[in-house]
Formats: sequence, structure tokens, C-alpha cells
Amino acid sequence: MPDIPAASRIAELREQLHQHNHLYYVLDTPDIPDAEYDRMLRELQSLEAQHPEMFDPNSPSQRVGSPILDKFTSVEHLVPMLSLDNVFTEDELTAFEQRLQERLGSDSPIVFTCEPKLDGIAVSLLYEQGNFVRAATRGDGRRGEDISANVRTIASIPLKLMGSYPQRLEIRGEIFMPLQGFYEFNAQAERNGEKPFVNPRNAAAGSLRQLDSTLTAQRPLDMYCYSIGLIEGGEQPNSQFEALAYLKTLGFKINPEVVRATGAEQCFAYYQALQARRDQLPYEIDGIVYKVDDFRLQQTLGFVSRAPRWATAHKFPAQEEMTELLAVEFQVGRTGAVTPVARLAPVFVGGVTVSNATLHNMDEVDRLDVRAGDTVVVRRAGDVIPQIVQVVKGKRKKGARKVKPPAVCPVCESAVVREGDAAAYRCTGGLVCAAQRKQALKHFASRRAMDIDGLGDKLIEQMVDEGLLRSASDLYTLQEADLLNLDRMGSKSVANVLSAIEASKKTSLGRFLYALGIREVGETTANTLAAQFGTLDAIVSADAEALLAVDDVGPVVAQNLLEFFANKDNARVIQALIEAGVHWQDIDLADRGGQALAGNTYVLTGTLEGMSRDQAKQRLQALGAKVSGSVSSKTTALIAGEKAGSKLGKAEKLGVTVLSEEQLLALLAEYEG
Ligand code: JCF
Repeated sequence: MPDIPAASRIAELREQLHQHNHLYYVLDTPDIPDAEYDRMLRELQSLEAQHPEMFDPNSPSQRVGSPILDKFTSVEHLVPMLSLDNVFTEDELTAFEQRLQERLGSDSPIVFTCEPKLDGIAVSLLYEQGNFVRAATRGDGRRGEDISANVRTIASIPLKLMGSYPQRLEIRGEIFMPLQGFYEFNAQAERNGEKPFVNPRNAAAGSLRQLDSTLTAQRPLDMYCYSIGLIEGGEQPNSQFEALAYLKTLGFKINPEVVRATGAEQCFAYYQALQARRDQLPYEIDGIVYKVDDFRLQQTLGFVSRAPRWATAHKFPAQEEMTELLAVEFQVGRTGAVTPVARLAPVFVGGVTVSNATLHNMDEVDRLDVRAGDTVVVRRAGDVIPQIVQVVKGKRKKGARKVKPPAVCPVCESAVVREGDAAAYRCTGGLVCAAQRKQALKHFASRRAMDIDGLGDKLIEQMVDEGLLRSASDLYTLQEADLLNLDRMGSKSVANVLSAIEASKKTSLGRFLYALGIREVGETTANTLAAQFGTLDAIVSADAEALLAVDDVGPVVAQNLLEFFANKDNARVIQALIEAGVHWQDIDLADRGGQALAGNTYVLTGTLEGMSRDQAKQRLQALGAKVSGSVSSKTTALIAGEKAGSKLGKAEKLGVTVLSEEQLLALLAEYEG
């Protein structure tokens, strides 16, 4: 723009960028694309570089941070920053209103503003002639630290006021880190091997404590303003609610949840409504702030020591508490994963009593450096499982020893091994381990495996605990008397379970292989292996090379198969199952092409486009398949054409594979000569 003098172009760009910044960060309604904003900003930066005499600390270009400070300077607040009294119950809230009514000599309900109490850092912002001049932390309420350079980098804080601003204005509010930004920042920190922040409040505090404001500029901070400290030479709002509306017109961000409420009862309803939504809010709150709305009444009520009489904070149950870590124990999961769990002295946190917390893995144990006997900070936010966020190192007892992963499984005493270089440890006991055995048996009996109807999780746990079940083969030698001794097992349910066990003996190689619960051998892999090798013996004696030749089998699955079949206990269980009568039809590979679908049962339903159902039936049968009229758990697949009805529903319920006409054609094409 050579014809416009640089000075006026700079002024114009600054004003426009302030405006767009406000639209984007305060109102959340941008009206130009990001790229256009970036172009304007780059033009401004280049003009400012050519005209250093036009430097302005409040230029939109200064949001990126300024030179590093040696230390923060201490500043005195123009008007002291107050703290808030607390109430914890509805009764205390009612008593709060009553005290106010007595002081005011009136028994009519009081009008309050209600707002979420953000869990961040309280700050004061000072503006003169509409220009941002200073930001300070609350400090002790009289003096705080000058954090102007850091605050300038927070995009939702205006550097120039809009509208009809007063000559001098000091406002207060809470700087916080929204949850999404907090999670993203921590994830990034962990990727970089840096220490994550314990909670969003610490993250906000740590970000504002940076002497290098270019670092603060990288942090996702935000601010809601909640009151006026000082206002000179301009409008004088008459109430808290009006004051917030006015601050909004000046460009400040005001929490949209703020409402007026009349009387303690309405205040309490607001408290309950927000508590119910607490976990859905995009930021952390620790309660509700009630303020007498009318400024004249506030004036009459005045202050006690360092808190106003006209306001109070109604606290939610704390989401973090301290307690003693009694011990770190190890649990054995589904696949033998050995994970550390913290046993805690019971503590009321996040609205429930917590006595256990997850520690995830040994990396987490090492990162936190938790030791038995430590005092720890436990956090339970929302429905999230309780976490240990921090050890209170100052309270550590002498001689507290580091937690080591167990050398043997706490359940079965088999060796525990480390998984490669991961932080995961695993019990090598396999089906010998009671913890794994319960899981393995549940899987064995499940619908898509051996499909033993009525053999539920509770029953399996009971049978393992009673010593009735050590391995899957024990299922097939169970007697009526064994089961009658169990809880809630009458003769009818015993008979049902026994007949379901009996019926499960007739199965398919694919199902059997899947039921064995070999790590990472799911249904598809099991069926592919069955189809490719035809017999269990062929699979058991296959070497790595033969296994890797199978579609779907990579090095990890091949290794898992080899290890599984090399284990003597597993071999014994398989032998015992076969001796007990578990059987299936081997797939005759010699006949492949002739009888490639032998042992498979299909059901046809709905209308096929390219052929009649009868033609489809004949072609399937020609490949050795059975075609049946009804879907059962033994059905290999249901072939569903257009307008498929109840059979499709039944197949879905039973977990039977459903093929489309297209998939049927592909199947036929693969095997027909
Ligand atoms: O959100 C807050 N943490 C918050 C703190 C909100 C308020 O309206 C406050 C406050 C502390 C003092 N008001 C006062 C007077």
C-alpha cells in the first residue's frame, strides 16, 4: 500500500486485528478466514519492523511474547483483591441469606448473581484511556506480581478496550486452562519426555509464572472476568449483573453461565443444576459464587476482614484429597498383564469414598515415584477412575522403599516377564494362573467360541474358586452333584448347564481354535487357520514359516501360536478336551476345489438378484457345504439377499457371520473350478 502512509496503515491494521481477535477469541464468531488474519498480521509485523518508532506494547503483534524478565516485580493493588467466604451445605446457604436480611433489616428475598467458580488464578487487569497497562496476580490481596508480559499473550484478553470505556478501569477475573488445552498440552509434554502438569490449575499457574512470555504464549490460557475493582471517568453500573454486561461491551470475556437468582432457594437450584453439568463443562470449577446483585446493598453490607459480606462461594465436593498409600499391589488381568494398583486409606473425594487407585503400569509408578506409606494426592474428576496425581514428598517417611515389579505372579507364582522394552509385565502362568484361568474359561464358554449357554461369568468364577474348574477340560467331567452345591443352582438350571456343555462338544475347528484364547488369535484368524491347515494336528505342528504363509498371520501371531502349542499344560488341556469328546469335522484339503466348503453350513434368506435361492443352494452343496433352513449357532454364515427377515435378526443375535450376495459370489468364484 505505497500510497497510504505507513503510520495510518499500521493504525488501521492494529485496529482491525484487535477486532478480529475479539470476534475469534472472545465471541467465538470469526468473520474472516484464518489465512486472511495471518496475512494482515504479517503485513503489520513487516511495517512495524520498518518503523520501530511506532512500537506499541499493545499491538496485536505483541501476543507472541516479549523479552525475558529477570524476575517479576511486586506491585500494589489500587483496591485490595478480596477472598471469599465459603458455604458447604444448603443450610449454610440459607443461613447466609438470613444474615444478610438481618443486616439489611428486610425479610424479602435477596437478588443474587450466580456464577461458576473457576479453578484458576485470580488476576487484576488495569486499563488507562482504554489501553492495557498492567496485570497482576492476587498475591496476598494487597500486593501481587506484575505479570503484564505474560497476560498480553492471552488472546481473549483485550489490549485495547472497545465501546465507551472509562478513563481508568481495573477489573478482576480468573485465568484458567480449558480442559481440552490441558489434555493436549500434557499429551505433548509426555511425547517430549517432559513432566505433565498435575491439574489444569497448576498448568495455568505454571504458565503465568514463566519469565519468558514467549513460553506463556504457547499455553492454551483463557480468562473470564468477574468483577470491577475500580472505575473512574465513565459509566457507573448499578449492579453486578449490569457490570458484567458492561464489561462485555468493552471486549472482556464473561462466563455465559452467569444468571440472576432470587433467594437462597433459587441459588441452590442453580448450584444443583451446575453440579450435574460439572463434568460436561469445558473447564474445571470448584463451586458456585453468589453475589448480592445490587451495588447499593453491597455497599451497605461492607466487608469483614478480607472478604466481602455480600458474597460467598458454595463449594462442590473436592476432586483432590490427600491420603495414605497403604501398599502397591499387583493385579493379573485377562491376558496375564500384571498391573500395579494403589491401596489407599479410604478418603472422600469427588463425592465418593475411594480406597483404590489405578497406577496403570510401572512407568507410571516410576514417574510418580510412589512408595508404600507415602502421603499422596488422589484425584477423582467426573466418572474417571481415581488417579494418584502426586506424592507429597515432604511427608515421606524415612526408609520408604521404591516399588519393584514382582518377579513371580501374585496369583499363581509363575514367572513374571517384561514385555520387550515396554512398561508392561506379564504372568507366564497361562491357564495355570487362577486369575487368567477365570478369564480364559469365560472366553472358552462364550457365544462365538464354544457357545455354552447358561455358563455365565459368575458361575465360572464360583467354580474356579470352589476348585471345580482348573482347566476347560474339567467342564466335560462335571457331575450334577458338583453343580448342585453351588449358589443359586437348582436341579433345573444344573440340567440346563450340563446339557449345554454336552451340546458344545460338537463344534468346528475354527471355533475350537478361537476358544483356546491364544493371544491375538481372534475369530477371523482362527477360521483362516482352520481353512488353510484343515486339521488341528497340522496347525500344532506347523513351523513359523508355514504359519507366516497364512493371510492374517504376522510375526507376533505366529510367535504366540508357537509358544501356545509348545506349552505342555496347553497340550495336556487340548488332549483332555478331545478325550472328553470335543470334536469337529476336519476339512479335507485334498478335495479342495471339489469339497472346499465341507464342514460348513449355510442358510439362505431374502431375494438374490443374480440367481434363485435354489441355484445358490446347489452351487454351495457342490462344494461340500450343507445348506440348512434355519439359523443356529452352528451356522457358518447366513447369506442375506434383499428383504431379509427374521433370519437376519436371529443371525445377528447369535453372532453368526452374515454375507451379502456379492460376498457369496466371491466365495463361489474362489472354489468353483
Ligand atoms: O471464579 C472464581 N474463582 C471467582 C473468584 C469468581 C468471583 O466472582 C470472585 C472470586 C473471588 C473473589 N469474586 C470475588 C469477590
